[in-house]
Amino acid sequence: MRILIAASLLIIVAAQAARAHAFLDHASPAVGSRVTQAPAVVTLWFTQQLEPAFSTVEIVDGGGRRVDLGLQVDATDPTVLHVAVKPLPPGTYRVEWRVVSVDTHTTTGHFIFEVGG
Ligand SMILES: [Cu+2]
Repeated sequence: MRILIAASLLIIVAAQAARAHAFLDHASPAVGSRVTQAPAVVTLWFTQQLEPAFSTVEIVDGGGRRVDLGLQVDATDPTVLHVAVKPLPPGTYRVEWRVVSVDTHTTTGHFIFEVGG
């Protein structure tokens, strides 16, 4: 009986893990925020571990020009992505993310932040 209960608990946990795709938890600069200091790196925190080889982040300025330089998964936390960016003049920037989590599900989303003087 004890084994049966343990087995069914395992199944429930597995099912919940499969439903938990990687979504954006928060970002820096914060989603929708206005910052006075242009960031050198945009950081995104996700709700699940990512497959870095299949995850992309594009950041564009108001004219649609790419400003992202490269993507790096955090060395200690595989749910965190760091995106280096060119020097950002004041303006509105759009971050488009597409990530594949370790459960192989793809999720996408976007947000903006503003650099203002
Ligand atoms: Cu999933």
